[in-house]
Amino acid sequence: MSALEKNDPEIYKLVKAEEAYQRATIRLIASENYTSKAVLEACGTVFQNKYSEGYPGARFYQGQVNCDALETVAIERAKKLFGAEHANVQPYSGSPANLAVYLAFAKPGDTVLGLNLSHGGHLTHGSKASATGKWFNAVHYNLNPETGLLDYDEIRKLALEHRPKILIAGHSAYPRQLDFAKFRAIADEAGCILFVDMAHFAGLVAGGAHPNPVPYADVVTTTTHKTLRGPRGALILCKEIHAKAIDKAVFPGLQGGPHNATTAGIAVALGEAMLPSFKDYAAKTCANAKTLAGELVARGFNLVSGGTDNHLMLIDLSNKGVTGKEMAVALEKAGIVLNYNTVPGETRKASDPSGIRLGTPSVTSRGFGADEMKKIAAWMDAVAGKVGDDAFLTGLAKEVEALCSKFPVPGID
Ligand code: DSN
Repeated sequence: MSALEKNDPEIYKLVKAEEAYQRATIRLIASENYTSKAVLEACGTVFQNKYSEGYPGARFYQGQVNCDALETVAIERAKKLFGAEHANVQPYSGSPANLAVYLAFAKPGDTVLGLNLSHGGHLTHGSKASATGKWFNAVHYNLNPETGLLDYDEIRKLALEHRPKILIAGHSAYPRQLDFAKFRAIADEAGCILFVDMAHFAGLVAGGAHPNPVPYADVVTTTTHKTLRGPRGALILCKEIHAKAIDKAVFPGLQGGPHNATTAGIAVALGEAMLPSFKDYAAKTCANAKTLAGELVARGFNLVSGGTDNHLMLIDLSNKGVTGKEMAVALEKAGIVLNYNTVPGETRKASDPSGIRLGTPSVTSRGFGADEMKKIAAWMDAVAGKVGDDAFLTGLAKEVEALCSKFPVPGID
């Protein structure tokens, strides 16, 4: 019996139930993944017991010999993996990491320019619902309504018109690669900081399946748990000239002590992302997304931009006669888990929008390939026509579980 099972059976039962759920379902949430057992182990260590305000060699608490060594390993791995001059591994997650960038480079009321939330941007890119939209004058660029692609002429025009302090590149629902040279040129012309939020595609960058923003950007943030397959956490990478401003913004600007056990998990994940097998993982994640996108388009699904060249797809379901939420709820009943999402030109409310977002990071970690992508597309098509048919959906969940049972789950099996 484990200590958890013995001391707190209620929580133990929930952990086991979640393991079973993650084993029996097809997880298509574009921002989720499975970490390795080694990452999970590192997160559950005695590093949980420490407080370490400050940075290696300059802490405000004694007793840091091992924490200093640990954080230094994480920093050096992050720098090496992404070719960065400086790395800060302390942000608690993506939103605090992005807030640290604002704190380092802008003052309340300053203008920032980022991708509109309903066009694939992130809340922290200046959405009115977020502190970043309340405390800064956020201007947004949209996708081209004809192509569903970023329109660099439009971004340049807005940057020259509004002269932002920070130009934000990056997204949480844009299915294409970004042209960082173009973003850099716009930032230079407008005289602003170029900030890339690569949270969604950092693992693809690490695995060589997406261009690396680090050489172009002043500062790059990423979460560590999406395509990168680490624990819930974040990194900030920047040019050496910005190192002091970024470090000061994270601590003491926004946070207290770093979560050292998470740092251990991040270090392990960064080590795993340096292995040749991770290149294979990144390539397969994109190949699976392309296959799934092609199969969905062939079944009449309307994909924003017509397809994908990263790990995710955004689908406008208006032509299918179902809302994003109806589809997501029905798919969940069938054992296929994704999220409903707003789409460019959204006419519905965010709590019941027109679209869904899906991605292949988790299923690829599990070993799914082209055959499974074809199956998923066929199942999604069937579900779109039967969102109210619970008998069909629960029947399908059994088929989904049977498929899942053939693929071991990283970190669990
Ligand atoms: N919640 C994350 C996502 O799903 O993309 C971003 O913060």
